[in-house]
Amino acid sequence: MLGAAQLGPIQLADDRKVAVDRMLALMSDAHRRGVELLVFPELALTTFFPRWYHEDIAEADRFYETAMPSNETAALFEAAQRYRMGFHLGYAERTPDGRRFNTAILVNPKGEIILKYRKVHLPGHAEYLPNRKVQHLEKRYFEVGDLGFPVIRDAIGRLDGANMGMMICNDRRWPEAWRVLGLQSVEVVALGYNTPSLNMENRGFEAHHLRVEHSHLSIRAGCYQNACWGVATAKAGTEDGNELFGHSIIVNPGGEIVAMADTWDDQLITHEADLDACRLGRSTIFNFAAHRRPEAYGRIVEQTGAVAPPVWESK
Ligand code: CDT
Repeated sequence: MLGAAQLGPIQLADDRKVAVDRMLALMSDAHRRGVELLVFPELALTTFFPRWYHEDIAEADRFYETAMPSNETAALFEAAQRYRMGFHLGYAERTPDGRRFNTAILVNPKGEIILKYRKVHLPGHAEYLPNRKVQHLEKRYFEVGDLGFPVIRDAIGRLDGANMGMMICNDRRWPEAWRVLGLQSVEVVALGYNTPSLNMENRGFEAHHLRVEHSHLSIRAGCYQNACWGVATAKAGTEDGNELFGHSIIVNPGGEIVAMADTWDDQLITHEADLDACRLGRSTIFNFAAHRRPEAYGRIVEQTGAVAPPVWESK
């Protein structure tokens, strides 16, 4: 059984205990419903702090974890063992040598960290931008992840051996990320997000409903094109006046939404997932070994920005 543990808002004034207590309540609920892998959001332990500008990055140090588990998060690992439940947790990581990453870990039902991922696609900007209604300073507060997109196989309850990978928020919009996971036979992709419900860039109108639509579209396409399950969990609601959308979903390997949150607060959604459902796609239309043509995909890794095409010249 897969579960998405959506969190409602976490305010600037809230400490780790506020977040962890709410997460423990969701774990207890998930246990009652037979969840084997529970996915918490991106930066689940604090408010979405990259919206707040600090000239000196060290002023934001209180938002980062320097150990995992820590005194404040140990209870999550104990609950995992007690409930025999795996979980995915997003948090801000500061390493002993002072590097900062937007990180997620996968913890198995023994309470062991079996996989770590550091966010690759960091959205936003590094400097304060006066034209923006709300800042999005991930490029200031985090380095680009240096672990690639790893996948690991381990037992998660009755799912008994699943190929699991992770991405974080903005990554879900990039098909390259999904395909790198797909090429490692991923069966379950866990991802968390903090996405403002309005476009804050002031560069033209974006219809509000499309914010959620584009998130779902990206996750559904990623799951379908790589024949995997997706568990996408929001941190939602209004954090100190800044609204994040909810709409957490679980998606099957056919790209269908099979569970969706209907609040923008703490909420558990679940689905009994059959890993064998990954087989159809990966043995037919997305049988990579049979059909992929990497010799035609050179631009994907050789080029970053788009170039202009040649202009047709009549003979
Ligand atoms: N957290 C995160 O990656 N959020 C982005 C919003 C980008 S708006 C600058 C997302 O893709 O949802």
